[in-house]
Amino acid sequence: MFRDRARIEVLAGRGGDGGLSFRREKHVPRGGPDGGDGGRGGDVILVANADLRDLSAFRQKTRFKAGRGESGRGSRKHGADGETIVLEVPVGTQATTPEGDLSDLKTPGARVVLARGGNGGRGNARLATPTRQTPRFAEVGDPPGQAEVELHLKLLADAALAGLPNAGKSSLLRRISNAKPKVAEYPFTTLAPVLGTVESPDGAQLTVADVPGLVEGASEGIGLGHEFLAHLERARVLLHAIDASEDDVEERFRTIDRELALYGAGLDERPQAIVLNKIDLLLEPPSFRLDDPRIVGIFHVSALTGEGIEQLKRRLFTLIPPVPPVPEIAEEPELEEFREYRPQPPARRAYRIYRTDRGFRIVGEAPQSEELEAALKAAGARKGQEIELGDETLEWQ
Ligand SMILES: Nc1nc2c(ncn2[C@@H]2O[C@H](COP(=O)(O)OP(=O)(O)OP(=O)(O)O)[C@@H](O)[C@H]2O)c(=O)[nH]1
Ligand SMILES: [Mg+2]
Repeated sequence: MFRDRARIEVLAGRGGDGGLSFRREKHVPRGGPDGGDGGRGGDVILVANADLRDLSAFRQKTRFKAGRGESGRGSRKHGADGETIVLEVPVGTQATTPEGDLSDLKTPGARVVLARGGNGGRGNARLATPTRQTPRFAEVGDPPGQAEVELHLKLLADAALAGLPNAGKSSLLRRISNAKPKVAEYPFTTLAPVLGTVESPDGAQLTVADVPGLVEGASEGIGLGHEFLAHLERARVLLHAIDASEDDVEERFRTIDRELALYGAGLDERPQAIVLNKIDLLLEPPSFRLDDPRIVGIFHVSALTGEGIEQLKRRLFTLIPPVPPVPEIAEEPELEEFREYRPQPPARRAYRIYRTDRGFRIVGEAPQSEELEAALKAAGARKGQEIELGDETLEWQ
């Protein structure tokens, strides 16, 4: 089944702890500090992939956790960075967090960091100062970022077909594009959006979306089409397909138009090309008497016989203004280049936690006990260890 929504929880990796170690040399009982730095925790990243059609990959698995950074070791060995997790989504996916941050992955290769890994702690080798040449403590790694993310795919198409069930939308898309959506003589044949590519003789391309038919009340949830109205939002032109072999063509136009207006998002302001289909069933050319500034063209076609189709195709390329070409995406895009949503790095704490050989030392402005306990627990505090807090030394319970 086509899925255009998913909710996921992502947790980046914790930074590795700095190493607490001393050089061992012959005849020197305790050498200088040589603990290396901890590695950075892995990020969780979203990347747009042009080969993916929907978000069904997130039906089963919805929680993702990146790897934590390794701890630094003796001989100034730095810990390895934690593994970054890359989640692939279709082009056109929007990601939102409860804070409302929105990122829109509109081009293949576009990526966004959903949760940033914590920085590694400094090892004691780097904490030596002229007055403190053998620091007997090392920095603990930073906590990771995390996020609840709502994913919503909204198809990116130059034009989208809209119309009542059975109007011939899928038949039209089969005629003008390379797509082969199912066609049948009963309403609601199309159950999920389909994208097709239309080619002009000079090689220009347009994408057209076919979506399930709309009925009166669609915007309130009647029928199928309402769930898919979001896929019309990003089309620059709507191809409004109408079965011209039936009466009251204008009335049926208004029915769909009302639903577009009720849905909102400016759908009823979009330019519309009226495609009067099934003219093979008529003796006279159909008439359409509405005068409306949004109507940018009226076409008489038969998806069955192909009449009028070539002209419709040609006009599509003039009706839909060419977009500036998408810049070539480098093989390995710079993260910075595509980042639209910048998650706050895990807040820099007003205090630091150091590991000592007997436990932990808190330096700076210690937070409320609850937060401090959580931070120490995350840092790996165990029963019986010493916690140095200002002038006090406590025991971890
Ligand atoms: N005579 C004739 N029949 C057509 C024409 N275009 C489509 N049909 C028929 O109309 C019926 C519906 O066509 P579809 O293309 O499935 O219609 P749709 O608008 O995609 O319908 P939904 O997916 O249900 O919204 C099918 O039986 C088609 O064969 C046409 O130009 N002439
Ligand atoms: Mg259809």
